[in-house]
Amino acid sequence: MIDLYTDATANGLKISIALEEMGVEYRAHQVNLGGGQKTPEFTAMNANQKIPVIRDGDVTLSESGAILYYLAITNGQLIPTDFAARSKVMEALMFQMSGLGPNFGQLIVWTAAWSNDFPVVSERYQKEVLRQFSVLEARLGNHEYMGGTEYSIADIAFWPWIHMCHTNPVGQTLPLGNYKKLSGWYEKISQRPAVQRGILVPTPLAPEIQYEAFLSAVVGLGDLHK
Ligand SMILES: N[C@@H](CCC(=O)N[C@@H](CS)C(=O)NCC(=O)O)C(=O)O
Repeated sequence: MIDLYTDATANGLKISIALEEMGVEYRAHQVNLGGGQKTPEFTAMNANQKIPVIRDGDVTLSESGAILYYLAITNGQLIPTDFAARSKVMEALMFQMSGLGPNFGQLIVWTAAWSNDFPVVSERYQKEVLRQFSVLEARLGNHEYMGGTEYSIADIAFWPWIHMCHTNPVGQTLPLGNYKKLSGWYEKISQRPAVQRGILVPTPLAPEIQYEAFLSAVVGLGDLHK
C-alpha cells in the first residue's frame, strides 16, 4: 500500500492520476499547503517542504517526475520498454518538469499573487508559456502523445498543468483553443476515467481557500516564509 502526501495542485494531481491509471492501492493524506508542508513530520519526508511525496515501504520519494518514473518502473506501466522510446518519454517528462511547470507557476505568481503589478514580468512568463505551447503543438504533430505513440507518464505530467487553462483565472491569458493539437490532446486525456477520478484526490478545496494557502505558502508572502 502506497501512502501519498498531496494537495489539489498540478504537481499533486499528477500522482493521484498515475496511481488511478495503474490501479495501485494507495492512501491519500491531504497536506494543507497553508502550513502542513512545514511540519517536522512532513519535513522529515521531504526537506524541500513540498508536495507530492510518496511512501512505499522503505522508500520515501519526492519530486513528481521522480515519483512518476518510480511508479512506472515498479508497476511496469505507462512507460515503453524499448530504451529509445523510453528515453523520448523521459525527454518529454523533463521538459514538463524544467519548462512548463516552473514557467506556468511563475505566470500565476506574477499575474495573480502580485496582481499583475509588474506587467512586463507577467508578459515575459505568458510569452514563454505560449512559446512552450507551440513546442507541444509541434510534438503532437509528430505523434499522438507527449512522449511518442503511447500514452505515458509524460502525458500525466503535462495534463494537470494544461488543465489549469480552464480552472485558473490565468487561463484567460492563454488561448488554448489556438493550439489545435494540444487542445485536442487535452480533451482526449480528460475523457479517461482514471484522470476523472484522480483529480478528485484529495477533494479539492474551495478555490478561495486554496488560493489563500497558495498566497501564504507557495508565493512566500505569509508568515511561513519568514
Ligand atoms: N518540482 C517539484 C515541485 C513541487 C511543488 O512546487 N509543490 C508545491 C505544490 S504544486 C508545494 O508543495 N508548494 C508548497 C511551498 O512551496 O511551500 C515537483 O514537481 O514535485
